Amino acid sequence: MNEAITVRSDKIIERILTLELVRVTERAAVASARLRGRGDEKAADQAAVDAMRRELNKLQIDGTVVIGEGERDEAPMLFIGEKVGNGKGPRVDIAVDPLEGTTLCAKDMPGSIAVMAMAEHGTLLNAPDVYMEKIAIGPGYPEGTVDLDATPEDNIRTLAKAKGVSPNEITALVLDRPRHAELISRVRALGAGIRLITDGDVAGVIFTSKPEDTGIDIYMGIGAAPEGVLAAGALRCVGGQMQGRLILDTPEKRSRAAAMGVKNPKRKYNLLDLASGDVIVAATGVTDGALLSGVRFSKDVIETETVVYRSATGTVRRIKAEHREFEKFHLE
Ligand code: VTB
Repeated sequence: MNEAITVRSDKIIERILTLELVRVTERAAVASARLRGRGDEKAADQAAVDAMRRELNKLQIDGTVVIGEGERDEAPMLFIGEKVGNGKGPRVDIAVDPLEGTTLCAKDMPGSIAVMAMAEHGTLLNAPDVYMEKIAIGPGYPEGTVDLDATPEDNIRTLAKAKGVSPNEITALVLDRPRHAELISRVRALGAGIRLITDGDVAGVIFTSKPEDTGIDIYMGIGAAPEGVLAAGALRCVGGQMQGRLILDTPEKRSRAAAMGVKNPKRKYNLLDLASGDVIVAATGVTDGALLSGVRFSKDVIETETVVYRSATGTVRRIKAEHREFEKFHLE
């Protein structure tokens, strides 16, 4: 049985919304892709935000942004708490990262995506934009194979054993940051490989779900918390294990988190704490990457590639779309 569907919910999100999410991330991806390689992260992000918000507001949902562009005072659009949709449909939580990997897009480097999740109301962790310690592996391993509180050595060894290989056949994906220097050298000392990424750890976590295709067995290290929740949503759909812990190392961060309902600032969240209900996650490639192809522009056609995950059934769809007369339908 697919471990992704062991959570039963009374409030399964209508499956037609799966396709609606695809439209939303497609529009955001195309808008930011027009600004690929221009060296302007802000403009690319803003284009994605505008497009995503406009599309979201066409949907028959009563949505609330729980993971967004920031808190109300700092983000004019898609701020946490903003209502989206026409208010007439199901009550849902919305998590967005309209342009995940803004730097990648600004530099036209691989791996930027437009990504969002829609979940049953009240089921996504309301995380402030702080760092999160994360660990994730794909499906098929015994529960508890890895743990945030175990040493990197123990995690790699236990994972290798569960996979039936030696540690030198394990590859970990880690963000290339000075803060990870010790983690990287400890994992390498065991003989395991490290794939470094400069940005884009939503996809990084998702890669663990298919080690045979991606070569990635485990995600380790510290990334952003909102990206952690989005990645958890996708992992919920395909199975796998993940833990996250917010890094609330100042009184200011602790009070922001508390205002969002975080009672215990040191809490270790499991996958089902990060995304506990029915969830749909969609991502469209902006620049080419290992997860998705980027947007292609030709004279009359714009091509996009999107992957959409649905937890109710564990279905994953890849949708390659050709858009014609794109601008004409822009404000529809
Ligand atoms: C990661 C990365 C994201 O933020 O989550 C990172 O995957 C964490 O922050 O694409 P630092 O860059 O400060 O390390 C992003 O780069 C997005 O902002």
